[in-house]
Amino acid sequence: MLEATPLGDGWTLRYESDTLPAAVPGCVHTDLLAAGAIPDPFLGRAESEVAWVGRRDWTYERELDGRSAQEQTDLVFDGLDTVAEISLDGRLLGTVRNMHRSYRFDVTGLAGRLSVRFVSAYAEAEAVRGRLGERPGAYAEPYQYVRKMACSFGWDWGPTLVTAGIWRPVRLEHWSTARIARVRPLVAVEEGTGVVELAVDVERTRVEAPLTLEATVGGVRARAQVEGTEGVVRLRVPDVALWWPRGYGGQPLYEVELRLLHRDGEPLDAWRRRVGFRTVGLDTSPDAHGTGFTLAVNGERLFARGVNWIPDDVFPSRITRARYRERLEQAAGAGVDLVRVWGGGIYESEDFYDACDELGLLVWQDFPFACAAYPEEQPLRGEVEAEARENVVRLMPHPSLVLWNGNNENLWGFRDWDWEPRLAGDSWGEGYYLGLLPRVVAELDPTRPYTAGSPWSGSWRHHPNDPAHGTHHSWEVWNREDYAAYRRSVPRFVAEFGWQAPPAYATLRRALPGEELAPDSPGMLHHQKADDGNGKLHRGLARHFAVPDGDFGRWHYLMQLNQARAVAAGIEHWRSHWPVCAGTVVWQLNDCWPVTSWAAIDGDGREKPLYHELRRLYADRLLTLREADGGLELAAVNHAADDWAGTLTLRRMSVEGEVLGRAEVRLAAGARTVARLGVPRELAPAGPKEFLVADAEAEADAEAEADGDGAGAGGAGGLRALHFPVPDREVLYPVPEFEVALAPGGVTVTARTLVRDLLLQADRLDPGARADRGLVTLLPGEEVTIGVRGWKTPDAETARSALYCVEPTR
Ligand code: BMA
Repeated sequence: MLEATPLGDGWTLRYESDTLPAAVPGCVHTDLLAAGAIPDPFLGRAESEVAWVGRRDWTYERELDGRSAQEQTDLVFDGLDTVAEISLDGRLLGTVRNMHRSYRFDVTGLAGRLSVRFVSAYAEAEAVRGRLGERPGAYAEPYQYVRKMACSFGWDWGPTLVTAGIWRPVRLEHWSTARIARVRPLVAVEEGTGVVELAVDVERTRVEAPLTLEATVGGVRARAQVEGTEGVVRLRVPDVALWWPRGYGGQPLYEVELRLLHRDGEPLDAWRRRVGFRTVGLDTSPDAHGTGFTLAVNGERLFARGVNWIPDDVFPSRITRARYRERLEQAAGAGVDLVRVWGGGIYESEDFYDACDELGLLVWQDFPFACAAYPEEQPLRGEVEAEARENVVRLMPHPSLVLWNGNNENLWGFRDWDWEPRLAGDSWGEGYYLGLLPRVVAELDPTRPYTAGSPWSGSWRHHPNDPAHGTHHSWEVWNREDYAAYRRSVPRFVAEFGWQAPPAYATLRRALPGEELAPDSPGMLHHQKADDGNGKLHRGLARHFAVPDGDFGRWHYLMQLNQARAVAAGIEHWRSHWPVCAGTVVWQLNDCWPVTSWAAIDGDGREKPLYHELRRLYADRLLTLREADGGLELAAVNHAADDWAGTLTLRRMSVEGEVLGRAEVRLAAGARTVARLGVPRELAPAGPKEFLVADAEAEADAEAEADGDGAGAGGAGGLRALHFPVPDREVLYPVPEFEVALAPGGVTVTARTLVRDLLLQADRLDPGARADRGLVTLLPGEEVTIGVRGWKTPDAETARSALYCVEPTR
């Protein structure tokens, strides 16, 4: 039987004339950090001080003993970052140049000093660029010339920290006769019966022996012979329970066990994974509006409530299983049902996809290509094919994985970012996205759809980012316009859009020790990587609020509020256009260090107000008011499995709290549909002193998670929508007055006046504190209890000091 010996310990890293203890999995930066040899690059401006680390060569070493009673011993690396020479006692085992692959070397009978000598990824990238010629890209760093996590080289939300190291586990595998080299599980559902086909490759030693495969799943057992080095086992499981995305059903997972047996029945190797039974389709057929992009799971077409995922740490070897689980639970807690693993990152670890399988989060996986023209010549082409083959097969068992995507923004860049003329006929990646990658997916995993890029309109007949065809990235709005411009179009699927805001106050405090915080203080600017980021933040805010001068706390609050408002404008509009629009994927869920960015959860894992706003925006039921054809329209979005019927109360109010007009209307929205109602003309608010409130009564069986959250807080736990006819800076808000009292497990605020977008920044009082809601608007007389976990309960006055809300423009 194959035996594995983990090789996580005993490693050293050579540094100057010294050796440091090295963590495996890990990387040079984290080893140097642990040894106190470099400052923490996440703090202050230390990132620049450690830039030299990425330019050097580094050697990891340990003793290795490949001797065993078995016939063969392999040294297996699950991941090496990135360009390295591996040798044992001076004898070269191999050279590698791809972070996205695993490697296996035969070390049978060998023993001695194992050394992994990493060459700087810059050296490799620059050499390849020298050979193949310069290609255009969105950033100056040479990430498109080496198969390494692109954002390691810096991004518009990420630091430039070019790592090297043994970033995934390493072990010895001792085996005899044969081992399981590869398993491709093809899972299907045929009229209620779960079908699992395991296409197995084995590797043999020189010994010729008849081999048998035996597999079990859901109480069913099957066997097959291995012919040469291949065998196929088929299993049929009657009456399987289907796997569903969250909100549509359960997530039953079935354990598959495969054993490789010798002629005499002796087990040689085993493979175990969980699978889920579900079908997935992507409908991209042309229709009256253009070309759709609608995912369907088990035949159920769905509006994808998505977020974009970036590596959760710029040092990905630090991301533990628990951290993946926590981050993805946060996503699920916000009502998210789809996570897009963005192409400037990595093929994530099993821990990521396991959590998605369990939580019912659909995964859209980009192949790792982003924002650049990528050469298609050797040595890159072979690496791309090898990594694609390996990862397509590795991730096949996971029911959460529903879509492969060729790249991020490269088809768009070719057409729009002036690459086409600059390339002058050079290769740029098209052959990967429209040739190699779809061929690999179709050959190895025909159960999953593939799309060539994001954005992509389906063919060169339409502009790659045409909103009417396929996927769309909406970036003009953040870059140049007001967020109200999201309402101008109805793309078929919005795969990226977003708005920046600074991270939580406690995160800034930790990241910028000793700095007097200001929008343009040195550390704040260093932790803002976007092109004209602060300029865009300021212009975006100024359209709605007076930009505060010299009051950092208010600036910080308003920027976070504006981020939530912007994303809300997009999602409310696009969701209410289901099924023409079939998804929104917010840029971005998470961060990889403390930074001002588009993220909903900051680099220290703290939730920004946008996070809580997403819980409202992505709840099964959403109420929204908007201007349409000269009047006001209310859209009731119902993505729940049952009908939504009830009474809606509309109130035209003055900012002083006086009810100027009132009506009750019947609401009826069928399961997974959107209902639209015109607001009676006499209820439409006008001018700077009026607004409209729409309240949907709470239903006995309404889901608890949508209950009374954020700006959607209804008076009695129902849903609420608000509409102000003029921008905030023109609204004649009263000076806000409210009372604050401590409640068990939180703070109760009672409004005396209209209190707009109240926010408790609990982390200001205790970095460990977490509030259970974000922005909430209270009408005069209404109250809210904000639950807080993890703090030493303050007194009411101290709690008040961490409360912000909209104030009248002076
Ligand atoms: C898109 C993404 C990322 C980027 C984001 C914000 O281009 O694909 O490359 O971080 O916009 O600019």
